[in-house]
Parts: sequence; structure tokens; C-alpha cells
Amino acid sequence: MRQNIVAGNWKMNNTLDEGLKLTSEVVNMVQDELTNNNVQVILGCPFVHLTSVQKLTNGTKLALSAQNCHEEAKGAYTGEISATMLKSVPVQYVIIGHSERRQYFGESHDTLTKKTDTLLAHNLTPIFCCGESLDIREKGEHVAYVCNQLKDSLFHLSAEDFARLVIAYEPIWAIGTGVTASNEQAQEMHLAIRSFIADKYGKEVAEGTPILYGGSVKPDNAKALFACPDVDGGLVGGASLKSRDFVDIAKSF
Ligand code: G2H
Repeated sequence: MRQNIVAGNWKMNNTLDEGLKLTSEVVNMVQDELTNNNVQVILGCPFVHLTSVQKLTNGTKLALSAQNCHEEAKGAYTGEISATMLKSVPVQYVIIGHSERRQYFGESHDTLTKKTDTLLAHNLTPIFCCGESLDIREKGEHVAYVCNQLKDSLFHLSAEDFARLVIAYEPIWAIGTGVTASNEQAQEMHLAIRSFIADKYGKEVAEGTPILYGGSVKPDNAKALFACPDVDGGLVGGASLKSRDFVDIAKSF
């Protein structure tokens, strides 16, 4: 059975004190309330929070994610953070290819290929984001567009390495807008992604790959989304900033 995952993506929010308060609340609630052991809860914090947050999550059910990583292992890249640094925290997951990074920071297919390779080489799990704009969906080209994002950045991998990824489908029109993809829209895309992976890597790899949905996931829509057969959890932005909402989402399986 593949792993269900609920990953928070705090984005550029929270001071260190706020982040630690949020973490403590989530740790306590998860400890007391989360009886479903088939869900991995992940906190995706800003870089400067990671070391302190790790001290609070260490030894709990929670795992830690960064929101980005430089593609080179080390060197003269002022202001950047490497996979080696993240591994030393330690962090387990790294979000890459988020539409905000593609749009505002020019993260290209080529860069994402390199980031994926670097993360896997450092035994970090990439949470690879993909998703189409409203314009592309309205033209009916959303499935082809998302499949191409996967092909262009990931299909150089061996089946063994591909099986180490987490995919997050995040339609851009649903991000931070309060508009969520319908259950049917999410399931259609998740199934298409899984079939596309199966064509390239075989059924076993496709069936084992967690595919998360992201885009205005809230406590009141999570249950129905997670009930879709090919939706294995969520990448949660706004709602991950409130401990009660985030843990309620994690309890929605
Ligand atoms: C999509 C998501 C988290 P939100 O970006 O990655 O954010 O839940 O606020 O739409």
C-alpha cells in the first residue's frame, strides 16, 4: 500500500517564534489524536526554521521538509542552501517545482532535473510539484501539459529512482484562491499521472508513487479529496498555518 501524506507548505510565513509555537501545537495534536498510522505528516518550513523545528519533531511521527534546494552540491552560490546542508539538519523531504518557484524564480525543467538528481543523490525525497494554469485547462490541454512537466524533468530517472519520488499535483488556478479542484477534476488528473508513470515505469512503480493534491485544501474538503482512489494526500499551504486545521486535514483519511 502506498504512503498517504499530508505535507504543510508554510511558504514565506511565520517568524521563528510563530513557527515553533505552530510546530508544538501540531506535535501535541498529532501525538494525541492521529491514530491512523498510514499517514505521514510533514512540516514544510522556511530554511531558517528547520533546525529549531527539527528539535521539536525529532522522535515524533512528524517529518520535515524544506521548500527549495540549490541544484549544486556546494560552492560559490551566495545565499543558497544545498542538499548536504538540508541532510545535516536532518530534513527528509524537499519541495521542488512549486508553481510559485517556476513563476517567480525561473525554475525550469532543466533546473528541476538537476535538483531531483542532487536530492536523490543525498537521500532526500523530492516532492515534485506540477500543475497547469487556468488558461491551459480551459483549452483542454491540462493532462498533456502536466504529463509533459513530468516527462521533461523526471523521465531520465531509472525506475528505481523514480520510485523514491512524491508527486504533488497543484492546479495553479486553485493555489491560495479558495477555489479547489472538484473531486472529479483531481481524480481525473491523478489517474492520468499514474497511468503516464505506468506507461514509462510499469504498474508497480506507478501504484507505489504517492500523488498529493495541492490547492486550497481545507478541513472541509480534504475528506472527499482524499477519498478519491488516486489522491494520496495533500500539499497544504494556507491551512497548514493553523494547527487545528492542519491536523484536521491529516485526520481526514
Ligand atoms: C498550493 C498550496 C500549497 P494553498 O500552493 O502548496 O497552497 O493550500 O494555500 O492553496
